[in-house]
Amino acid sequence: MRDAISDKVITGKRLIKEDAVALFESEDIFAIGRRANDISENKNAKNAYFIVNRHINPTNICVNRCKFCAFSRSKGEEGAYELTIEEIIKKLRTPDSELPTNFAEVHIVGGLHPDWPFQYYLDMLRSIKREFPSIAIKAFTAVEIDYMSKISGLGIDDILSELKKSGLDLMPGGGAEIFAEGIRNKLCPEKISGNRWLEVMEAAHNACIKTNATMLYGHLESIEDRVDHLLKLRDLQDRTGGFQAFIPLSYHPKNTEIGGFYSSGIDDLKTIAISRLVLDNFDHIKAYWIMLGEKISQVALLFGADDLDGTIIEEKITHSAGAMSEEGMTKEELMRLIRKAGKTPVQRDAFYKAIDRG
Ligand code: V47
Ligand code: SF4
Repeated sequence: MRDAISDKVITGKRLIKEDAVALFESEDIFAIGRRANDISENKNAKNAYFIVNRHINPTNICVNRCKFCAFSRSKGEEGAYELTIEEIIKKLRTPDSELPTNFAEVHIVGGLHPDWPFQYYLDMLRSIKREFPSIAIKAFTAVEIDYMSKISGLGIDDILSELKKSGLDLMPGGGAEIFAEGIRNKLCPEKISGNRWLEVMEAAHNACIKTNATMLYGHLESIEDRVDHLLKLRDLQDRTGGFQAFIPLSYHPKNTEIGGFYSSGIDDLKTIAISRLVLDNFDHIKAYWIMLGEKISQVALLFGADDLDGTIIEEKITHSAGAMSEEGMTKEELMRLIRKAGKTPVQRDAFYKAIDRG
């Protein structure tokens, strides 16, 4: 790591594009990781957060069919499914072996269904809130929000306002992929542009809906594309302050149209660490253990990450594409991973309020 960049980090100066590119090109992963860990501990002390949550994917039927996505199906294709609201409620009610059910949050992301009306999403939220008033609903990516606008004819602000009235508490960070236009068009030609993703997120933040942000890496993108993506997120965060956490998503190649390779452990750790260094206005960097695997996520807690996400219970998107992790973890397993990394496990709610400190 160049001394000039290290000095900037130590004195709290903002990294510029060239600094971030130089960090990605550097092989000094220990120095990058140490600086990122220092920043993480300045922001969050030795806390490493986790949440008791459950993922639900209401349907895998999707009109977009992104070329990196092994989860989606076309209507009528083998393996296509759609859940009724009753089935969604049942998933939240039913214990799954020894995994917990006292969820602080439900994470809902699905395909762009060709026939579901906007009302279906409102009914889904209302029914979940009625049955489980204490569970925060983190639902619908900017891509889904844009799609709801298209199918209903309502503007984004009206869509967000209706969703909020029906029980939406916050939004996940998916659908960002990589903003760089050329690569985005190769990966997901049907998907909204990077600018539109940012626009929808800005509208959500203006409507007082907190969101996360992601970046899909390890496919066709260049280092410059990653840096451009991070800087665009940092710019928006400067304007709105509405992002809670940044989550780098490592590309999984199995059963996808573009194929390719899994990212390396070194790239995973470097990407976490550089994200921590560049995104100086984000409070949290999440090491999503489903994609990174339990062990790399644990090590990532020493490379700038301060959050492991949660118990998850059921995960389809990454597991369709060859994830090697389990689909769920118990609270005790998450706490053990955190303690063995020398950090303090903090069970949080959807907004990073501590529920239990171990
Ligand atoms: O948008 C799809 C990605 C995302 C693949 O906000 C793939 O807390 C890797 O956004 N390999 C959905 N990734 C998941 C997501 C998420 C997950 C956990 C927490 C949060 C949060 C958000 O999954 C999609 C897409 O970027 N994805 N296919 C694949 N083959
Ligand atoms: Fe559809 Fe999302 Fe998969 Fe793209 S990533 S095909 S939008 S489910």
